[in-house]
Amino acid sequence: MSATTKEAVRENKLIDDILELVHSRSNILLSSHVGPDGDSLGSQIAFSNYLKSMGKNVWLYNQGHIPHYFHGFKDMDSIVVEPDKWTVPPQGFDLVIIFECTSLDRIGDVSALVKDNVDIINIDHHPENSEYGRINYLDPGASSAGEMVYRILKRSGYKIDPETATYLYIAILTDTGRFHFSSTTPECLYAAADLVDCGVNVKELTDQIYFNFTEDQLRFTADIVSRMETHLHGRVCFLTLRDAELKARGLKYGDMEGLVEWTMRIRKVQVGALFKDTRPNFSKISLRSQGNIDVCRLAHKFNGGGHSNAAGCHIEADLETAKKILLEALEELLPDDE
Ligand SMILES: [Mn+2]
Repeated sequence: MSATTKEAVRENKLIDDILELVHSRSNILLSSHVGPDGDSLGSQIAFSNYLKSMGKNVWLYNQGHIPHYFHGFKDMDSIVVEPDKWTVPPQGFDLVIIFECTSLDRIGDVSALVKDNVDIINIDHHPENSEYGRINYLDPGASSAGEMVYRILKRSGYKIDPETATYLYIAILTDTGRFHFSSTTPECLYAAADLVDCGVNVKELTDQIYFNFTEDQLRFTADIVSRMETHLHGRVCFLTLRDAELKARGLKYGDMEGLVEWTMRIRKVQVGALFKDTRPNFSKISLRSQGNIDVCRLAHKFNGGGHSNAAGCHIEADLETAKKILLEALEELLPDDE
């Protein structure tokens, strides 16, 4: 067998193990990383539709805000982000499925509901996963967890309805930056094409996600972009999202998803960072980079992780101090120019 065939056999075996385990369970908790995004939520809802079709009881608990473009989807009611509503059935959960988390603590406060002896299925496409599940379905080559869920659902024989296809498409679309990142492989595009065939309305959905700002959102984005800072001869671009300004406009962090992409709009920029003071003396940082500049490794230095060209981390300091600290690290990371 060729290496590729062996890999496919190994993957099919993993998927079969997942299908067998979910078949044998009834009360299933689904979760993903704190601050869930299009991929983590799209994957969860699509998977839960499959589970519900088999009569399973399903709970979807996540910590953080839901991105604006999900509002209006009827299934969003099933995603519970309020910790006081995280109820556990009397018999407990007999399976936990976690999407997009390199380690169990990434699900944040939801982890308090995960008993030590419960079986976990770990589905992730980030590098360096700690393999905390009974089954660990890991593929750093996948564009998104959504693409991996797509493979599972295809192999299960589940007929992907237009709604489920839409959630999977959201997962792939948002995690590839609208089919822009280098993770946009032929396999990812084949999956997307099949999902469109299953009934995704591409224009309507893309409008809903990317061309759906309120006037306030666009003006606030423009303010933030106009105050961008560039460093290291224009190779680094910083944007700052201040909590007080966000609150003053009645907006939430989820309303500003995608803001970090503005850091990479200048041709010369190699690393972009968005700083957010999500609480006093605590700066959350979203990172982007070009080519072989690995911001995932950079994020590891600051309690974070992600992908080589898209990562996140935090520094326990106010925004200005956090910028200084990150800039020092970037001076080391970026090769001298000229
Ligand atoms: Mn993802």
